[in-house]
Amino acid sequence: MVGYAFMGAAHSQGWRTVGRVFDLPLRPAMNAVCGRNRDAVAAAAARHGWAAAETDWRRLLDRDDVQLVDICTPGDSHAEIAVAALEAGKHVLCEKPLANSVAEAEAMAAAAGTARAGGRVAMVGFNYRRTPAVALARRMIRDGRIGTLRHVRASYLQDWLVDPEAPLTWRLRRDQAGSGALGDLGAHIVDLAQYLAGERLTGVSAVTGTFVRERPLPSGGRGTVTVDDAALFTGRFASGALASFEASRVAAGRKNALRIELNGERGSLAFDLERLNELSFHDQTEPAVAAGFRRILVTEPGHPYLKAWWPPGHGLGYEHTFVHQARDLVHAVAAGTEPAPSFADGLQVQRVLAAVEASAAGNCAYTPVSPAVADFPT
Ligand code: SOE
Repeated sequence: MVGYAFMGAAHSQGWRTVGRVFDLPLRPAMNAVCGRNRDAVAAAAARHGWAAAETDWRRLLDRDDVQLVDICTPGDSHAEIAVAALEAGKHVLCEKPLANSVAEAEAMAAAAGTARAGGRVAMVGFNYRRTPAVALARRMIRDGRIGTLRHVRASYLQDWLVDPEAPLTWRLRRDQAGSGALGDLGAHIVDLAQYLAGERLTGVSAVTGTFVRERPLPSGGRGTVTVDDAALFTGRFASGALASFEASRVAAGRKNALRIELNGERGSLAFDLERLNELSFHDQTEPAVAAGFRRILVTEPGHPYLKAWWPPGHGLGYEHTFVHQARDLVHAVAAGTEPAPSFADGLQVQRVLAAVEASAAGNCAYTPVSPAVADFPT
């Protein structure tokens, strides 16, 4: 694994746990973690359960006991590490958003395509797909339970930038993060919307805003914020269904509020990360006098991922999405099949993000996601 901060800790939790909960065709071994600061990476290795610590990620590529590289670094290093790892014959898991630009994401998707021929796989870490309730929603939509899709409404809100004195970390720098709330949070809801809908966005209209332009630098003094604090956009799916998205890191009181609702001609499904063991379902075909949203408690052994966990009603949390992500990737590695979301999927999300930025720059002008790719891999 490269990087060991918040996402590195979350991924480590996934790797540590996955083989103890799920029956796997391969057993992951946490052989080495990498970071630039020797003492800090050694401490992270001890805390998170990695056998060795390296200070140069290239060393991981030379090691025979490293067959998969998990990239948990800021976006500006994703492309370089992922392409080199794939070329060195490693499987790759890369945190979202896939890259900081469409060009980088294209290079990564091309490298993943070449590596596939040699049996190597590459996956993007859109972990929320692995929430059992979200996976159940996908299954129900595929089974036709909400019928033809009309609307998707998605928001992902946090508030850690409400404070104007919150420091100007890498996540607020365009050169390191690519974009702000858009890439950090908007990427998740774009991926979820497309995953659940089973189709791609073809165009968007967007506004973005930065409310606090200068912030204290961690090293002292003040610096300029070069990314968005919030991004709002509408979109159109290939089928004609309409979508709205809101991503913000300045929504006071909202800590990690991810919500998504889909409305179809036969019913609706709604998910709220703050109640992640539940899925709301309305069946429009029921007699109106008794119809209405009902709460499905997604803790049954028949629900996605849950057979391996606790008895019904005991519930899972945020960290379990990373265990499920590791599980699905290990299965793809063993079977030599393309994991989902693939780097091609990550590239397509990157194209949506680029269209959002272009639309916002053009004062909300409707901007096609280019090139048009209507097919969604199932
Ligand atoms: C920070 O806003 C962040 O850590 C995102 O980068 C993650 O992807 C999200 O899961 C939680 O919030």
